[in-house]
Amino acid sequence: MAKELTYADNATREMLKRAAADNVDTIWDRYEAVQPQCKFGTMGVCCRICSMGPCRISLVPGKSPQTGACGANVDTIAARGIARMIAAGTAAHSDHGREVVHTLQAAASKPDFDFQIKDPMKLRSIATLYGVKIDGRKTNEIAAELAEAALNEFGRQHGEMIIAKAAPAPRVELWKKLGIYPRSIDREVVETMHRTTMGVDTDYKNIINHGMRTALADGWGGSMIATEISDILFGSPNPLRSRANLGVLQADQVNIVVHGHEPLLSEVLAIVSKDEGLIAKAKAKGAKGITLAGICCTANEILMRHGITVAGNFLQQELALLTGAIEAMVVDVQCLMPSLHSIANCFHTKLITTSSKAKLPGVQHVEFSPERAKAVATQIIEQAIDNYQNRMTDKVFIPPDNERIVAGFTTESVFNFLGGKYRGTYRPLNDAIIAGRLRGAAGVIGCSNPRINYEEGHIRMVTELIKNDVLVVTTGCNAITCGKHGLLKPEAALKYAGKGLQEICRAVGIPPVLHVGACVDNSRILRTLSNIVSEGGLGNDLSELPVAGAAPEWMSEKAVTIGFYFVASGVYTIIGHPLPMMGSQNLFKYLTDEIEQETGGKWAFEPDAAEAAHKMIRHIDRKRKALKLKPMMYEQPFKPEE
Ligand code: NFS
Ligand code: SF4
Repeated sequence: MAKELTYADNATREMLKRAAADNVDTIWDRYEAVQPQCKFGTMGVCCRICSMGPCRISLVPGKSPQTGACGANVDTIAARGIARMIAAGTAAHSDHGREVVHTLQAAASKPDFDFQIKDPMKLRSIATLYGVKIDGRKTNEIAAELAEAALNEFGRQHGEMIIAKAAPAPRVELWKKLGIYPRSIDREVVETMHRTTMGVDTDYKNIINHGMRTALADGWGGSMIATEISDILFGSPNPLRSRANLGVLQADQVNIVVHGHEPLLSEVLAIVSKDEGLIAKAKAKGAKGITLAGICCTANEILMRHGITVAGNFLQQELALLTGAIEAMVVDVQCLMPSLHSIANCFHTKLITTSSKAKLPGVQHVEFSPERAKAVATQIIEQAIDNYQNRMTDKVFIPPDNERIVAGFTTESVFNFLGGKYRGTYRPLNDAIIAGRLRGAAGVIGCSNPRINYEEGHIRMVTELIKNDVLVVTTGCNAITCGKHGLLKPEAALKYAGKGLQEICRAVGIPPVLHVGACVDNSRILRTLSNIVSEGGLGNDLSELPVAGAAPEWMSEKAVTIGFYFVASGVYTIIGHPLPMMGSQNLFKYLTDEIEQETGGKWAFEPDAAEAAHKMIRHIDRKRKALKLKPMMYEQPFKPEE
C-alpha cells in the first residue's frame, strides 16, 4: 500500500484506500517497487548510446572510470542525456501541433469537413504574423495559406522560423547572437539526435546550446502553433465556470472520460455528447444522461473551450477507473499509464485507443482521423451507452469531492478584463506591478509525480506565491491540482492572497491563480510576457521582468523542454527534483549559474516547495530593484533575506 499522502485531495485518498482494500496496485505501489532507483541514472552519468557501452562514470570523484569506453567524460554524457530529453519533449508537443495544422489545412479546403474555423479574428491575427495577406480575402483562403506557412515551420530547409519573431526584438536578436534562434522544428530535433550520437558533440556547453535551440523550436514553435491554431479551429477560450475532481463522474449517467493530449477527438466528443438523439439512447438504456469528463491535458483543452468538467490529473488516471463508473475511457497520446489496461479489466470499462502512434496490446483501437471525426465520436459514445448496462453496480464508488473552478484565461482574454471590456490593454497589469500592488507574476506548471507527497509541491508553492502578491498563471496538471484545492475560484483571493493581489482580484473578479490551459499553452505565458514588455515600463526584454517559472512536481521529458525554453527566454526556472545531470559539476554550474550571463535566465532545483517559492520571490525582488520599481505597497509577510 502506498505511503499516506498528507496533501492530496480527499477523493484521491479515498480511492487509494479502496485500491488497497481491493489489492489493486497503483502508480504509488509500483513506484515503491522500483526503489531503490539507480544512482547512476539519477545522476545522469550512465551512457548507452553505443554498444561499446553501457558505460557509467564512477560517482566517487577521482575514482576510475571517469570516462566511458570512447573517452566521453561525465559532462558530455550528462549533457547528451539532457539534450535527448529536450528533443523528445519538443517532438511530443510539436507533433501534436502538426496534427492540428493538418486539420486546419483540411478545414480550409473541404466545405463539409467536421471541423470549421471558429475564430476568424484570431486567424487574421496569426496570418498577419506570418505575413499572409488578409485584406479582401475569404476566411478559407487565408486559412489555407496560413496552414501551409505553419507546416513549413516543421520542415523548412532554408531560412528560419517565423512565429518565434513574436518574442520581443532584443530577445530575437540575442538568440541570433547566441546561435540559438530556431530554424525549423524537425530540423532542430534531428540535429539534437545527430549531435548526441556516438562521437559527435563533446562540448557540454555546445550541446546545451543546441538543446536550447531545440526547446525554442517547441515553446516559440510547435507548442505555440498548437495553441494558436487550436484557437482558430475550436475557438479561443474565454473565462468560464466548471468543476474538478473525481466527484464530477455521475452515478446515474453514462460516464465517458477522455485522457491524453491532442484536442481533436475530444473537441468533437464535447459537441457530440450533447446530441439529443444520443442522450435519448442513453435514457433508453436506463441512464439519466451522458457525462463527459477529462484527465490530463485533454481535460484542460475541452475545459478551456467548453467548460467540460475535469475528472483529475496525471496521478488520478488509474483512480478514475477504480470508481467502476466509467463506461469508456478514450485515450490518444502522452502521459497514458500502460497500467490502464489491467485496471480497466477489473471493471466493465472499455478502454479505447485512438491514435496510430499509441496502441496498447489487447486494447480496442478505434482509429481517429479528422476526416471521420464525428463518426468516430458517435461510435465511441454509442459503445459507451451500450456498456452502461454492464456496470457492476456493487463495485461502483464515486467519491463526492469536486470543486468549483474558473478557467479559460488566455493572452488575449485576461487583460481584456483588466483593461475593461472594450479596450484590451496590459496597462493596468503593468501599472499594478510598477506601483507595488503586485510583486510580479509566476508560471507554476507541470506534472505530478509519485516521488513527491502528491500535490504538496503545487499547493505549498502556489499559496506561498499568492500570499506574497505574486499573480500565478498555471497550466497542465498543476492547474488541475489548483482547481481541486479551490485555488481557481475568485474567493481564493480573500482566503490566500496578499492584500495587493486581493485588491486586483476583487476589482476584476478573477481568481489569484489563472488557468491558461494545457501544457502546450505555456506558449500563452510566453506571449503574455511579450505583451507585458511591449506595454512598456518594465524593461525591454523578457529577462528584465519580475517573473519566475516553476514545475515543482515535474515528471515528463516535456517538462524539461519547457524549462529550457523558459531559461532560453530569460526566465528564472525552478523545479523540485533536479534534472538528471547532478553527476556533472560543470554542467550543474553552467545550468544554475553561468547560463544567466548568456540568456538572462537560469535553472534552480529546490525540493522544498515553500523554499522554492521564496527563491522565486527573491528573484522577482531582484528584478524589481534592477527596474527601480517602487517598494511593495503593503506590509508583506515575506521578508527576503539579504
Ligand atoms: Ni504536461 Fe499534459 Fe500532466 Fe505533465 Fe502529462 S498531462 S502535457 S506532461 S503529467 S503536466
Ligand atoms: Fe560508452 Fe561512449 Fe558508447 Fe556512451 S558513446 S556507451 S560513453 S562508449
